[in-house]
Order: sequence, then C-alpha cells, then structure tokens
Amino acid sequence: MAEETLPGTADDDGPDSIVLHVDMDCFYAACERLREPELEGKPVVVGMGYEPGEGHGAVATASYEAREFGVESAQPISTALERLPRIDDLGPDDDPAAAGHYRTVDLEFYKSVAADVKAILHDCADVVREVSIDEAYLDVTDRTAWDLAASGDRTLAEGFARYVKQRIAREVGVAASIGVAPNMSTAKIASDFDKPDGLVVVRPGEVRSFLAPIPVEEVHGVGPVTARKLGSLGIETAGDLADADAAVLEAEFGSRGRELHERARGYDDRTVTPTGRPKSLSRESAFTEPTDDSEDKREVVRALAADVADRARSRGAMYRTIGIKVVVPPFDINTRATSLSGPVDDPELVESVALDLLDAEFEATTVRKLGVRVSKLSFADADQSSLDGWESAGAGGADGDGDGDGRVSDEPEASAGDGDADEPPNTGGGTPSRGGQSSLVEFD
Ligand code: DCP
Ligand code: MG
Repeated sequence: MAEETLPGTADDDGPDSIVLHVDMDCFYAACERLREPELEGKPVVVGMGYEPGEGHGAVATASYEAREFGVESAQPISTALERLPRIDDLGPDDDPAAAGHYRTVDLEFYKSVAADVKAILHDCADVVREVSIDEAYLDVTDRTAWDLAASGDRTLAEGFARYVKQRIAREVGVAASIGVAPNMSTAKIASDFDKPDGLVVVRPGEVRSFLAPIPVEEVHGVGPVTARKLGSLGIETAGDLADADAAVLEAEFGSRGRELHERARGYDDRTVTPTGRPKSLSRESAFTEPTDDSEDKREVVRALAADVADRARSRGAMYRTIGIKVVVPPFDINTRATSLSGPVDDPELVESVALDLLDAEFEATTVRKLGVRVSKLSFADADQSSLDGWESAGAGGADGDGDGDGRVSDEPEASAGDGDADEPPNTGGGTPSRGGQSSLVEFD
C-alpha cells in the first residue's frame, strides 16, 4: 500500500482517515429534471432573477449539455441566451437540440431535495459536515477501510462510496460526484476531478502523485491572486508547489506559504467536524417588571425547561448538565448548574433540577430575567442535525456563538445590548418569548 509516508496520514495518529466529499452534479438543474423528467439529456439553464420569456437575471447553474454551449454559472442570462437560444424562441427551421430549456430558481424545492440527500449522508456517516446546499464532507473512517476488497484491486472505501452514490441516485433521483481520500482537501479535488457522475478514489499512498498535475488554483486556499504570484515563480501545478522550497514560499506568503506547500504535498490535518452541533441549548425570558414572586418565577422556569428539553429531544441531544441563569436588576448575572452522572434525555429532570436551583438561592430574590440551559450535549445518532433546525436558528442574524466559525449555536437571537428587546414572559407553558440577550457566553 502506502509507499510514501505523508505527515498527517501516517500511522502515528492511528489508521489513515477516509474522507468523502460529495458534490451534486448541476444541482438546481438536476432538481428541475426531477419535476420534469422530459428535460433529461437536454440543455437546461436555471436562472436567478429570471422570468420566463425575459432576458434578465444570472445563470445559477446549467446542465452539462448546456455547458457545452458555453453557458456557465454566474453568467448574465443575456449572454447565455446568445450562446444557447431559448427553445420557445426557435423558428420552425431551427434545431431544437441546439436550444435551451430555461427555468427560474425555486430554492424551496431544491432545499427539500437537498434535505433528502443529506438524510442519506447522515445515515451513511457518523460525522457529516454540510458545506452548502449540494455539498458535504463525510468522515467514514469507522465505517469502512482502505483495505482491498476480497474480489480484486478496489478498496473497501471505494465500494462504500459507490453505495452512497447509488443510494442518492436510487432514493432521490439526482447524481452526485464523490471524491474519496485520506484528507478533506484531496477529497474535494477528487470529487471535482471526473464530474459529472464521478467517483474518484485517492488512496493514502497516491495523494501526492494524484495532486501533482493539478493546477495550483485548485489547491485549497489558493485564490486567483496567489495563483498569479505562484505563476510568476514558475509554480503552475500542485506538484511544482510541493517541490518548491518551503523557505521561499514562506518568504513570499508568510505562514500561509508553508501551509500551501504542505497541502500540495498532501498534508491536511483538518478533521471533518460536524455542522449544526451546538454545545448547549438554552432559552431565557425577561419579566416586564422585575419580580420577587416565587410562583411567577417558578412558572417561567417550568416553561423554559419544557422548551429546552423539547428542543434537545427534537435534535436527538442528550445532556449531562442542567443550569439556570438568574438576572438580578440591573444586570447582575448569576448562573448555577448541576452535573449529572451521565447523559440523559429527561424533561422532568430538567424542570426539577432547574426549580431546585432557583429555590435553593433565589426564592426571595427580585429578578428581571430567567434562563434555563442544558449543556455537555451528546448526540446518540447522527440524524438529528438536519439542515432545517440550524437554518431557522440562524435565520435572524449572524453566527451567534461568537466563535467565528460561521456555525450557529442554538441560542436566543442576538440583539444589541441587554434589555431593550426584553419581552414579557410567557407563563402559559408555551414557547417563552425569545429574550434579547446579546451573548450567553456568561451562561456557560
Ligand atoms: N449556484 C448559484 N450561483 C453560483 C454557483 C452555484 O446559484 N454562482 C447554485 C446552483 C448550483 C448550486 O449552487 O446548482 C451548487 O453549486 P455547484 O458549484 O456545486 O454547481 P452545480 O452543482 O450546479 O454544478 P457541478 O456539477 O459543477 O457541481
Ligand atoms: Mg454541485
């Protein structure tokens, strides 16, 4: 097997990882074909801001047949129409095979198809990182192996990837290209290498030779500017980059130069981290007027506890810590938490622990805001992090978890300051109002 030992793929970290990068082929166009099977095999253009019969908007994607005419993503529709006339605009003598079927973006429909695909991906891997509507990384190291299958010279990993691909085709009806490699950046290049309907496997010992002829632009982290600079140094391919003097690269590009050098040599120690996995789930609610009424406070805590426990269950999350937050006027924030001996999914326990924590110290305290949180989350299965939950959590604003990773923690929507977005508590046992806490970092 491996003739060369690559840093990050060597035995000292255990076996080589097996990473799949899955990217759907001409995804929006493929979705349109699900609804209109007669579009199969024909040039299809999906336009953003495009109205049937008109000429404005931009190409979101084009089927591979339409790409043959020079139609591509991000092109103005007007340019696409010059290269590939609309089928409805053809005269009686024109060739219908040289005309395009233009459709308007229908994101809701594409999201529903994507959700079906992602459900299969979550079924096939314990760790899934969703990157975009049609793209995800899977770490399947624990599900398959780099060993050769008994029947021949193919790896078990290849058979596994073929299975994933076939399930998507059979169960959803759209085509995916898959790259299989011991690290993320190589898997991504591999998935793109033989599109459409590609399956490219790069075994641990082949990473460097696979990358060698790849243009530098395709190396993860190389943009057009860097590519131009590299070109001026005579570095055109990943192989050139791998062979370049690391000190020269570092002098030119700083620490990034060293990183690019390592990527080109097949070294990428990023691990696939799942999307949409919050560290904690919490909800809080503010009183219109501060109150010391014990029953009012208990009522709010009960409602918050029920809501948090419910959300944890719907996401398949178990928790090991249950906590409360008590804000005393004006902004004195107190947090208390109880750790359990093991992870649980137990709404009644969330309520009773939260109430105990409240009663133990804050029974007579005047409070203006209360919160309940469960943390130390563990996820029993991989199915809970469907796109939906996290998209709605993120819909109101930016990445609220402050770690800058673009992922959404499931916290109340951020708002400026602490207080102005406060709303009356919902004591009716339904969903408490979303309090306007700017950050819940202090609640950890
Ligand atoms: N998309 C878009 N505007 C772009 C690029 C893409 O709206 N400039 C949308 C339409 C694509 C989808 O995102 O269908 C996925 O993007 P990809 O880059 O994966 O492109 P495709 O899936 O369409 O084609 P490919 O087969 O090259 O992956
Ligand atoms: Mg795609």
